[in-house]
Amino acid sequence: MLVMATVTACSDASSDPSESARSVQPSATTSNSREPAPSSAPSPPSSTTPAQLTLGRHSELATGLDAPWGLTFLPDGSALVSERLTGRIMRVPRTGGDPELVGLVPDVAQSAEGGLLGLATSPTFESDRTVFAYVSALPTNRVVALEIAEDFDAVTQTDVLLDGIATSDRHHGGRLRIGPDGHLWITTGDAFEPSNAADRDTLNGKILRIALDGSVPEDNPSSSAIYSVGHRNVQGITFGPDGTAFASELGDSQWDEVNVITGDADYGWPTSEGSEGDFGQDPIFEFPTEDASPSGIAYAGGSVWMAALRGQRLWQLPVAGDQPAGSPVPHMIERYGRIRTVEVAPDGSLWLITSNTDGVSAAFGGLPPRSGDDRILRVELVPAE
Ligand SMILES: [Ca+2]
Repeated sequence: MLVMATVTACSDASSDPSESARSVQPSATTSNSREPAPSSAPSPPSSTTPAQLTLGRHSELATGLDAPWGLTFLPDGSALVSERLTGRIMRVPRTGGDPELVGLVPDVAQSAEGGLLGLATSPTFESDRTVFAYVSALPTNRVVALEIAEDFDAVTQTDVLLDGIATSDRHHGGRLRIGPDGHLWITTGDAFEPSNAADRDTLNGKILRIALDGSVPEDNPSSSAIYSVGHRNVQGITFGPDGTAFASELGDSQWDEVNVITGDADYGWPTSEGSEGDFGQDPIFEFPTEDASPSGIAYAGGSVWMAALRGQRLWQLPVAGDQPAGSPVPHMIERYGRIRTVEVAPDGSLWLITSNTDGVSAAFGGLPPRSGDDRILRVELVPAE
């Protein structure tokens, strides 16, 4: 049984955008009082007290990116960033600076929310020079392997690991992460056809898990790449220190979700949204869509950090093992506009991608870009006072 922490925050659009690292609690917070069921899972390391970190200094690493979306670190500490609409992969130096063009991913199809999306670096990059990418394309979306040239001046597609993910104008999912199991986890969307999410014969509205050669792991819950079902549009996935998989999901009009992902579970869409409705696995956190509309997530220091588009903030979600360990804390509300992606750098800081050049007509509260958009920010994590 999962404990549910429900946040019903009022819109705080009037809050002062110049104030950083706000730790105001949502105006109304309720927690389910049920005791968590006894679990045979090991407790998380006691050396990390949940929510003991907060945001420290912010600095700007790069500017002028065009609708950036995915970010993955390389062994040298630099990062590759995908540009959704141009299909370009850019490289940002470890200490920041002008993004440099690495190359173009072939056959990227633009749409309202599609294009070149998530990136994930091969664990053996130094020998295979491989980065995986989620590409919305025709006739279907796909996950590909890309070889990055030694001089970072070319991108070559070397393999298609998975295709057959139905495409559409919206709801592509698109995040990739290599799990502690060594497999590639892929988030998809319902392709704007809600019934896809409940249909176990489609790859849409799912969380998928494949081996790095594209094969289906023997311990997947089905004989396909499908790991969990009943998702509307999942754009974030991360893993806690005990291997717990967390995923962020864009709700329809009421509730965004953060779920703990277990094999073969159904997360309820389209029958239920958030914890409403009695079908499907409940989320561990939920948010009014105007406060979140989440994209990427990353775990660090006892919290899942969640990038919010329409909510224009970074959410801190305290967790312990697979349970919530406190109420969500919003940071940097409206300070940088929409936030697309958060990743943990090798030095333990967070790197954020803003998403203000995504088009003012973009879903989830598109904004006119400000000077320098879109940018990559570095945010230190420091002990809370
Ligand atoms: Ca759900």
